[in-house]
Amino acid sequence: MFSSDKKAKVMFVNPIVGVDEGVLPMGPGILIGGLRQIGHTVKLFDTTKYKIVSGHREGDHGPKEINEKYLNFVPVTEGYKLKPKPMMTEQEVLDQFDYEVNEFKPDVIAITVLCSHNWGMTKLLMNRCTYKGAKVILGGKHIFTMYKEVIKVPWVDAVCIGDGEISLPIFVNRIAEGKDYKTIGNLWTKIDGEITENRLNSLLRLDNTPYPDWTDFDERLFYKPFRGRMYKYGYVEISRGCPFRCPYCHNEKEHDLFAGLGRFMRNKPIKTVCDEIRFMQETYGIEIIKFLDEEFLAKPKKYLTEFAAEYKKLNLPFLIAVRPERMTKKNAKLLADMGCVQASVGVESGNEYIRKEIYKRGMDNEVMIEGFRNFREAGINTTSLNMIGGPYEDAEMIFDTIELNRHLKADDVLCSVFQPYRGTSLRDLCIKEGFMDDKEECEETTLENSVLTMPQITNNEIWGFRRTFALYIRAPKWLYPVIGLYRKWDNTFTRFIFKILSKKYGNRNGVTYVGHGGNGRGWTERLSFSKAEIQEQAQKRKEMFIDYEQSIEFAGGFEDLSQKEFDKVAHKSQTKVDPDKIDIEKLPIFSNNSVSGG
Ligand code: B12
Ligand code: SF4
Repeated sequence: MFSSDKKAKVMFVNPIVGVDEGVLPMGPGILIGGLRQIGHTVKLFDTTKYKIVSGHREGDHGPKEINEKYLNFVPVTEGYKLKPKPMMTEQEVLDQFDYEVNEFKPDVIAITVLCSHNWGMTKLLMNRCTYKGAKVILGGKHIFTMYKEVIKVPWVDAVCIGDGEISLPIFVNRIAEGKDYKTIGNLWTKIDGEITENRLNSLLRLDNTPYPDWTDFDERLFYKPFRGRMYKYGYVEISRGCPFRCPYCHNEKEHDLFAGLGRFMRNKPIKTVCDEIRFMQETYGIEIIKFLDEEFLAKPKKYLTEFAAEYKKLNLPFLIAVRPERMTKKNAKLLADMGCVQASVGVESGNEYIRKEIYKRGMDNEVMIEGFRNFREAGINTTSLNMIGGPYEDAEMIFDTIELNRHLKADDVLCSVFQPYRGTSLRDLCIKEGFMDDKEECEETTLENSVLTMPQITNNEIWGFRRTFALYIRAPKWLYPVIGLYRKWDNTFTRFIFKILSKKYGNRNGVTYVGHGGNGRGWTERLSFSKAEIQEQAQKRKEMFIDYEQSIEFAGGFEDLSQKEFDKVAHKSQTKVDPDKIDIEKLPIFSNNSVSGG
């Protein structure tokens, strides 16, 4: 017997807000796949299914406004024609949630909180929920940064710190069996008000994580445009973690949180990745891949070359994220040969003081310019990702970023507003400098307002740069004073000027470039997998991941070890303990010997 005989009903909640399009989520997909594999019944509640037309997210800086006016992506003219999303007010979405929970009567409500923006929606949903018969467990990157606070929230029974593939099934198994869920690795739990701080598991190896199960997600999430055409996307994770520690990124916190629990950078075995992609091709008919790795090139050379050779056989174009200093000629060639069509690159700032001293990104401007050139020459499209409104940054420094971008000549440009996320050292700096209050939750996305109050630049000025950023890069410099009008004043006259200039200077390769991003997006008919198809897919997953069930069983037993005993076998430091002395055989799925990255 590998898993619990008694089964539970789980309501899985994906409370994403503030992005119009969304994507198929990997974490929830894997967790739903895993729970189904061991026989639990899962129902999904996904807020991205609706177009939320009112509520605290709506306003002049709402996603629609941003997409249609300020982003400069190519409008979609080819490919799938999609149907519009059902429109709902925020209140209607909350009511719908309450209705669905009461109808389903779950034993467990599992919520994923990817980032701070979704925490606000999570609270609204749970405060509206009148059904009290379920245990509530939360996980996701944002929870890692504030689990100590979240576990104290009255309706929360458990929070997951780190990978959920093992901890969630054990939690659900225990609920199904009516057993105590107090001690489970990676979880802080609460029973009758008493909080238990369990130890963290060694980091998960990616050898046998279940395939994501996206059968319940709205079909529209498969579709995303690329260079004017709508494609059916598959999302793939080859690695977890990032070797860098940028002080505005969650990875900084994770390095500290998971220190001593195994290698932070973990790569999936090449065969597993390729099998998973083939499964997606067969099951969902995907046409293009978006790799979710935070730094695609942060992998050992041997791994990358072997992966390239295997991946080529799949013949699928793909998109990645990379750091600028990794955009060498050699890497550009390797990626282009594999079928890479687009790379999103963290440029962040063109001002060397901000970039090197504040953002701790040591690369020179020249290296970035060369990197973008290498990719351009290899035929790979680039998107330059920029951040404005960081601590100490003033208007002149933002102009440096605009200037650098003029030299980078990226195909697309994205401008985000700096958000001091919990758990990052730049947040600590902002609090210390009095730029913000510690209570600030950063519920705005990076496409919305700055939450900082700084002496050298106002929030309005930052937003002014945000709306004109792409145009500054595309238009000739003699027009800067005219663009400056719209940067400083947002009124009917300046909007008119912006529109005219956008039309003129946004036009590249025959498509209007600036000011379109709404993309005419809509939805196709639902794929509607039949029951038989869903069962067949579940069976396939089950056959491929027998080890997964063994892992849960093993880890479930493991929970009963005392912290001291556990520490002896598992909780060891990469740095302090000689890895050769670790008996990893005892830890079938944990990662002390996984491949290291970049
Ligand atoms: C794909 C992605 C997106 C997608 C959609 C996300 C989705 N629906 O899945 C899109 C493009 C929409 C997106 C948007 C944004 N994103 Co984003 N995104 C990612 C990315 C690259 C991958 C996420 C992923 O799939 N990870 C892999 C899975 C397996 O990990 P996971 O989700 O953490 O899940 C595991 C655990 O957390 C846990 N777990 C998760 N949920 C649950 C639930 C329960 C109950 C339990 C027990 C466990 C559990 O178990 C899972 C398996 O181990 C991450 C970076 C990264 N590599 O994680 C950034 C990341 C999450 N995004 C980030 C940001 C900032 C944004 C935006 C704000 C950017 C913007 N410009 O506005 C928006 C916000 C949108 C919104 N309102 O949510 C930041 C969040 C930082 C923070 N501290 O909050 C990250 C970490 C990137 C970064 N380097 O800074 N994003
Ligand atoms: S390189 Fe990117 S993912 Fe890695 S720590 Fe820096 S910002 Fe985060």
